[in-house]
This record gives sequence, structure tokens and C-alpha cells, in this order.
Amino acid sequence: YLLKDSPASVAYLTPLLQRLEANFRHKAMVVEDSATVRRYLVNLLQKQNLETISAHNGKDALKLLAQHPDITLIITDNDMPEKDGLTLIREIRQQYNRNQIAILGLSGSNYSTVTPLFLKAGANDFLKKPFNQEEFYCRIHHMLNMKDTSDKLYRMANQDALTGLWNRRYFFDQGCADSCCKSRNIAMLDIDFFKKVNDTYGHDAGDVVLVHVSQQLQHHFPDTDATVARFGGEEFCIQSCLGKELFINQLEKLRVCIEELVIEYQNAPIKVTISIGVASGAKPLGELLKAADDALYDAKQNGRNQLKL
Ligand code: GH3
Ligand code: MG
Ligand code: MG
Ligand code: MG
Ligand code: MG
Repeated sequence: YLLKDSPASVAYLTPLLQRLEANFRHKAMVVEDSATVRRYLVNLLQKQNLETISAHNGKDALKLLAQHPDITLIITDNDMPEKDGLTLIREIRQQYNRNQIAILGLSGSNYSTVTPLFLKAGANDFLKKPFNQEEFYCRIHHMLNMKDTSDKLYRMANQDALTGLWNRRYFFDQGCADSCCKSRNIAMLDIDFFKKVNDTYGHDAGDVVLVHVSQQLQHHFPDTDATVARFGGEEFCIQSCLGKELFINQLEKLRVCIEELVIEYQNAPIKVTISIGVASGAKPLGELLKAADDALYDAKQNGRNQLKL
């Protein structure tokens, strides 16, 4: 298909081959009431390495989307029984933006306003039926390239490059959006005498320790019940809506795990401990952070490797 009449130069082929490889990470859904067209579209997408499921109308599509929240690409017809494509797109856009799910509208409707209607409803792009197969592939590839670039930018803006944890920016965005959370828990964590690790084993060893400690944080506080962020240097912050008792128990388990952890770096066994300050309540994020930081200071003053409230 795309390769058929392309110049056979490396510069031209490489992005196409990279696109085909990256397509394995996407899941597509075709929404179309005509069984023939539906099968045809599914087949076209599968040829491009896209795992593809299909729905026969908008209502069915919403049900499938709820069962497959990892769908990243939707190709939808407009005229369908139960729920049309435009309504479907408007409803999807209440939950997912253009960067989360890319939508291509596809319609044979013979009136000139159909393109702007689709775009205003929230489609990323639109194609009129009958379409040219090459154009279809070009538009799909373009949408997926945009989606991958947007995902990459999102990660770069919100994740810490060394540890993969969320960064400070994400933590505050999330923390303010979560105002529905009546009562929340905040923990500030800081590695004890970390400067000594750098001084003794070198800065690279220090980086390895930061990665291992972060993995323990992630393991004890999965994304489903907490936001774990690297605040800077060797300082971390956790926000959780777990019950206070559960939260403290889990932090205590984490502290002991890190105390017992032996990090091998170039045959040198490195051990570290962490101090933790905790604050809870239905208060603004800033106030809780200040209280947790004060508690962390107490933990340090009181001999480190401990949790203070
Ligand atoms: P305390 O127990 O009081 O927290 O002592 P500390 O030595 O851990 O604290 P201090 O704030 O004096 O030192 C923190 C050190 O962390 C200093 C800095 O060089 C180091 N650091 C900050 N960011 C990084 C990083 O990304 N990698 C490495 N290897 N070291 C870092
Ligand atoms: Mg139709
Ligand atoms: Mg310090
Ligand atoms: Mg420290
Ligand atoms: Mg510190």
C-alpha cells in the first residue's frame, strides 16, 4: 500500500516502518452500521498492525469503549441507528480529548456541511466516502504520529526523567483537581544522609539509589490509590485517599523495606534509610504539605529512619 509507489530511499521508508512498528501500541475501533464496510475498514487497519475491534452503532461503541479504555483511535460513520457518529463523538469528548483518543469521521452524507460538523463535534479529521485507500492510510498515520508526539510531550512535562515518577508539576495539578477528595493524606519522604552516598560512591551511584528507592515507592503505592512524585533531589511526596491508618501502615512497610534493601552498585553494597513526615485532613494541599514538611523535620531531628505525624 503506502510502500507501493514510494521512492525506495531509506529517508522515505524509515518513518513509515517506524509508524508500522509503533502501531502495535495502539488499539482501534471501527464504528459502522454496514457490515461490508465495517469488515473492509477493520481489514485495512489490521494490515497496518493495528489491533482493531468494531461496533455497529454509536451506542454499541460507547459500551465497547467502557470495556476497552485503552482504545486510542476511532473511525466512525455518521448515519447509524440508535446513535449517530456526531452524537457519539460529542459524548466521547466529554471524557477524552483529541490527544487521548484520535477520531476520524467517515461519511458518505452528501451535504457540504458534514466536514465542519464532524470537526466541531470533536473529530481530529474527516474523510468522505468513497475514499482513496492511500489517503485513508496517510490520514491515519498522521493522526497517530500526532498522538504519539502528544503522549511524549505529556510524559516529558509531567514525569521525572531519572526515576519515571510523577514530577512536582503533575503533583500540584492533580492535587488541586482532586478537591473532591474530602480528606487526604500527604507524606513527605527524604533519603537520610544522601550527600554521603554521593561523596562515598559517586554521583552515578547516587542516581542508582534514587531509582531503586523510587521503585519501592511505586511498588508500595500504585497509581490506583496514590500519586507518588519526586519533588526534587532526594525528596519525594505521596498523596493518597487511603484511610489514614492504612496509609501509615503502608508507609511503615515502605520504610522497613528500604532499610532492608541492599543496592548493588559496581560490587559495592549500598544501604540507605528514609525519614517520613505525614499530615492528614480535609485541608488545602499547601497547608498539608507544610504540616508534612514540619513532621519530616521532626523525624530528622529525632534520629532519622522514622515516621512522624
Ligand atoms: P538529610 O538526612 O538531612 O536529608 O541529609 P542529606 O545528605 O540527605 O541532605 P542534603 O540536603 O544535605 O543533601 C542532599 C544531596 O542530594 C545533595 C545533592 O547533591 C544530592 N542530589 C540531589 N539531586 C540529586 C540527583 O539527581 N542525583 C544525585 N546523585 N544526587 C542528587
Ligand atoms: Mg451508515
Ligand atoms: Mg536537605
Ligand atoms: Mg536527605
Ligand atoms: Mg533533602
